[in-house]
Amino acid sequence: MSTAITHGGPQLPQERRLVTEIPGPRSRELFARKQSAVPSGIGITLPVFVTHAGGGVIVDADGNSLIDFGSGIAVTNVGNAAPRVVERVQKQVADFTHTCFMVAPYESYVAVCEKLNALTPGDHEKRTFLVNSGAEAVENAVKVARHATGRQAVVVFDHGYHGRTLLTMTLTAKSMPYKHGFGPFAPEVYRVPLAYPFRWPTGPDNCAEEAAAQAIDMINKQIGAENVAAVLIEPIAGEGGFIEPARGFLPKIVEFCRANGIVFIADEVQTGFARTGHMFACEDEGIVPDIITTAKGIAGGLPLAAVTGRADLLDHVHSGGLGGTYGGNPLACEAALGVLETIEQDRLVERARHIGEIMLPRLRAIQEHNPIVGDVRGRGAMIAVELVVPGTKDPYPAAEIARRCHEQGLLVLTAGTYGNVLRFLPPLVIPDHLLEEGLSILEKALNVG
Ligand code: PLZ
Repeated sequence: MSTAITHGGPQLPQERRLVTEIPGPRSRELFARKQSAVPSGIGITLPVFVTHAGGGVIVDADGNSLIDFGSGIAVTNVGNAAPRVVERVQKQVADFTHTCFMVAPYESYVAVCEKLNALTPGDHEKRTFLVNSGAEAVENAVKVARHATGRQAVVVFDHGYHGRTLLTMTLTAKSMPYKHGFGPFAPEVYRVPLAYPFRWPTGPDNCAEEAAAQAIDMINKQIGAENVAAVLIEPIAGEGGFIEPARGFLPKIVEFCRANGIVFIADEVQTGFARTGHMFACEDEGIVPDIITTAKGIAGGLPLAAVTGRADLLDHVHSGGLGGTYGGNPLACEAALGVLETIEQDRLVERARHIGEIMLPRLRAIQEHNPIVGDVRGRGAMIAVELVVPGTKDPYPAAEIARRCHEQGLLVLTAGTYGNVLRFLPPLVIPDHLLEEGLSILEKALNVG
């Protein structure tokens, strides 16, 4: 190993450095151990084993330094081992590690909830409670909506992703790999069309109106609006392929919910915490959700998630009706406070916009001369390209291009209902030169013709 690394975090050399093939011998050895110890159901995108990470790089067990366009799936928005997070967590782990907030509470939990109540869209009276994962947040949002409305039906959208537990897997659109063989599914879940501009049959121009009309008609005719507890949507569909619903679609759905006493839940698990160039993606169209679910970017990698929403809805649930052993663990709460300070003090909302301003023009330039790039889209540091077989809209497999990037030391993720989307979620603290270098690797990897 060329460099003796003692810490992760932003002080790691911000460079791509390949000293072995990817994955290298040490990673391959560890991968073989993984194969005999961990079930094959746990798939791995890039089998390099990590020892350090920070800023825009991930360092592996062979001493390779890779450019990170994944942020652990939109989690390390503030960077890995971000200094304010490290400092707070280190202090907390020495003070106390757990009491269970429901047994004997502590201030940091309340401070995180206060911050989320203030930062999420809308200046109405809000409440927040904390859980461990995005799926758990979504499940709890549905529980609250059902309790408060006395209704059962939940409406979700094509291409939606909400988790892997029984209810959230049911709420998720895609069968393989998320649902296949795992049924029967939870009852009272209904799916309606999403305004997907690139694939809307009549083209992008009327997409918002037509999709909203179809969705609302299905709700009225097939479920009955008066039976619907909640409409649940990601403001940008994440796993589904970074699909930004055509502008105007979300406001129409919200308006319908308001008119019919339906709780509008925005799942901002992937889009939250400065990722899209807003603190929350809903802000882009001025959407104020009744309930918003957050996770991932909230705590820089420590397991934490939140349900934030109208006080009248959240306070509807009886005492003891919500909770869990670890929800709002003190280490995760301290991490969240460190994350929120970092986003604010290092102006990471602006930084996300800056990343979009670097990435989008370069990707559009690639699209001009490379016909496998069918669509370039996204906001801030949540950017994707949808790949097609040239001259058609038939999906071109993104995994093949991702593998070519990985070999060159650029970690990219795939997504999409059709598996043909490359998505880019760099840490918001990635230096510009690594963004540019990553884009150059991608440009070459896309040359398959
Ligand atoms: N809602 C919008 O993106 C998690 C899934 C990774 P958890 N997305 C990454 C995988 O393949 O399991 C996600 C999301 C949205 C909910 C979730 C679920 O969040 O923290 O993974 O439970």
